[in-house]
Amino acid sequence: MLVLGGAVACGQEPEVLDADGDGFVATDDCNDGDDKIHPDAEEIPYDGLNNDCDPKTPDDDLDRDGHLHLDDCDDNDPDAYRIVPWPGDVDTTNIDGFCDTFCRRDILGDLDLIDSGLTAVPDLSCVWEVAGALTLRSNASLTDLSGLSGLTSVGGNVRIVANASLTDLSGLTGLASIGGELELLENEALVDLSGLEQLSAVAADLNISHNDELINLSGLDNLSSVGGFVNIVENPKLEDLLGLSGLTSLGEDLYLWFNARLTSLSGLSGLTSIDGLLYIQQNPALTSLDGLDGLTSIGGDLGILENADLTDVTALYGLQLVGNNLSIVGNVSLTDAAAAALVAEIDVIGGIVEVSGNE
Ligand SMILES: [Ca+2]
Ligand SMILES: [Ca+2]
Ligand SMILES: [Ca+2]
Ligand SMILES: [Ca+2]
Repeated sequence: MLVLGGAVACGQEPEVLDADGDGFVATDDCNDGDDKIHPDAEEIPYDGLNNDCDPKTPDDDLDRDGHLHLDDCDDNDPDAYRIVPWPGDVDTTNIDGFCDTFCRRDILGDLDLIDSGLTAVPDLSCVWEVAGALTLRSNASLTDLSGLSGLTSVGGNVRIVANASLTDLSGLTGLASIGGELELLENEALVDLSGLEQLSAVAADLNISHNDELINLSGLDNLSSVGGFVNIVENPKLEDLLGLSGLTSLGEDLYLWFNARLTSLSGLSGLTSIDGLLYIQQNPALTSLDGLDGLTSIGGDLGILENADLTDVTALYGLQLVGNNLSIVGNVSLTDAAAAALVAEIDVIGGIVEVSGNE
């Protein structure tokens, strides 16, 4: 109702004014000197004004945790208002409630969950970076890593060892870089590596060994560089290496050893050079080396040893350099002639050649 002002006659009720002309008389308008402020206006956060004249829609501290937005990293979350790193280590003694009141709380030391009875990693969603090492070891009931879903980088080693119930790594979905080595050892129930899809670089070694149920390496598809060695040893159900298809650069050695069901190396097709040595040993289901077709140089030894069903090594015909010794020994299905043919294809061999004990 618009009530225009006028002179108030003696004995009459005074007319109620709408001085700013916004349609609300002074008694209904919390600010009758500003036509942008009235009960039909929309509340604009953080402009210092009570735009809609409604105390229930505050201008600041929207989550009402007592912290104004300039002092609140998330003014829509009443349980979080600050960003401060934790200077020490975190383990089972101080992990509970670690993220309470924090938007972000990086760990400047190590994060260790060792010999715990936990089934799930407690909420660590405020942890984006662990500057030290991350160790998850001997947690027999651990199945759920989603408490680590905020984690993007670990400065040191990541060791996930002997967690008997862990089937995948799906809580580590944000992890993009590891400054040390990645060890996945003796996790009896681990089926694949899904969860590591963001991981692009491991600065030191990658060791995936003694995981009884591991079928493939899917999850590592985005991994392009490993600074140290790659060790894939004694994973009895591992069938292929397709998860390593993005791997182009390898700083040291590649060991493929005692993987009973490994039938294909086609996951290594991106690899053109190995700075260290290459050992392909005692993988009884491997029939060919297809997948290594792009490999042109090996800095150290090349050992193709005791792979019982191996008949075809022609995938390595593109190899120009073996920096040290070359051994093709004890592959009982491979003819010495086929082995010799490979040796003849390699331009430079820096060490001793041994071809023996094949078919
Ligand atoms: Ca007004
Ligand atoms: Ca406002
Ligand atoms: Ca607040
Ligand atoms: Ca808040």
